[in-house]
Amino acid sequence: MGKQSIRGITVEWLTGDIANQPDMDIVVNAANAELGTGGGVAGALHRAAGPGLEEECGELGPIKPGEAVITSAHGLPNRYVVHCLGPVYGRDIPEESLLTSCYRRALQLADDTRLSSIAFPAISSGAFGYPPDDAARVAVQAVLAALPKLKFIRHVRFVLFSDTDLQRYERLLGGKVPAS
Ligand code: AR6
Repeated sequence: MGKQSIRGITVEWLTGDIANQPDMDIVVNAANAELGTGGGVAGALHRAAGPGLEEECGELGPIKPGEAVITSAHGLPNRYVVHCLGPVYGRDIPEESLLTSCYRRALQLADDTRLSSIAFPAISSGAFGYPPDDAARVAVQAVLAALPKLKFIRHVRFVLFSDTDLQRYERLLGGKVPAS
């Protein structure tokens, strides 16, 4: 794991389960268009949240690639869940701007709650087939670009599922600025 302080905001990367981040106000779901339960991140979050999350989500979907919506967290140990629909690689284009839009909109929704922390999974890099190196680069660029606009968020965490992904983020963020 590692962290950097960038513009007064802690940006952190670690391996873990997005459904088990009890110190984060908001967690992000790598959702499907209908915002239903599924595999990967969506499955883990819905299992931990319980049926109330699916009920609330049912009224908000479907959403389009690049969009994000916010719900309460139900049985999860957080305050809110932001559901992002990442692009399916090779189908939803342009992939990079759609994936960037997910991170940007999620951060905006999170900041609007006036809470201070949010955890992201590696959106689109699983079932949606986005090459993980490219997905990591886009994720980091999108978050760094959005930091100056944030008024309340002070902690952004990337929750990764493999050591390989952890090394990708370490390469992208590790040397950015001196840790504080
Ligand atoms: N915590 C953190 N990361 C995880 C977890 C977890 N519990 N589980 C998987 N990952 P994916 P996508 C990693 O497929 O590509 C779903 O079925 C995973 O290894 O969850 O946006 C939905 O219903 C990968 O690196 O999201 C959608 O249909 C990353 O999280 C579709 O998959 C994203 O994998 C969304 O696909």
